[in-house]
Amino acid sequence: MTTITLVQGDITRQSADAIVNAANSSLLGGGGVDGAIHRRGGPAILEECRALRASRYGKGLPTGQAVATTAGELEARWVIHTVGPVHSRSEDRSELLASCFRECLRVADELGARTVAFPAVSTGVYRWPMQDAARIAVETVRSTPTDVEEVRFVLFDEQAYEAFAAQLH
Ligand code: AR6
Repeated sequence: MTTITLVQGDITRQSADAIVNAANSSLLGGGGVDGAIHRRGGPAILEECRALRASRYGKGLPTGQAVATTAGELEARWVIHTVGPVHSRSEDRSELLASCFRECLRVADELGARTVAFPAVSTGVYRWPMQDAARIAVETVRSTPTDVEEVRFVLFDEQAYEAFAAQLH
């Protein structure tokens, strides 16, 4: 059984086996969670991301997929980088957002991670409406078989926290 927990705060301050980064395909950093993780985690994470670009992901990490690096100076063993979809009004990209959560859990299982902290992927720069993102995140974690014991959603503000809390009732 996977327990879902909620925390309001900064994901870079979490101690968990793995923390998830809301990255972009380049894997070379950006703003939001991505910027915060690279700033606090130090250069080791970016070096590993560069190596992944040079080896497996020459064209970038596709949307909906996930890949792990070590976590540099963060209080976690691994960072799992995933690329959420940009929200679109003309096209339903929910399946790609669900895929981010499934793929992160698959990578976590490969690593042997038992606690995984997720941000609200796609709800910042990628503009996904928070309530819908919360529904997809919670439904996907609940329906994905995994050995992960705790999935912790780390929500930056109260509105995000409330949106996720509403899904757990
Ligand atoms: N801890 C927890 N949540 C955070 C933090 C933090 N330190 N910082 C922001 N959030 P975003 P996306 C929340 O934009 O929408 C980057 O430039 C934020 O309030 O980080 O998937 C990447 O390089 C929002 O609710 O990710 C990509 O180019 C949520 O985390 C692009 O942004 C996600 O916001 C990815 O966009």
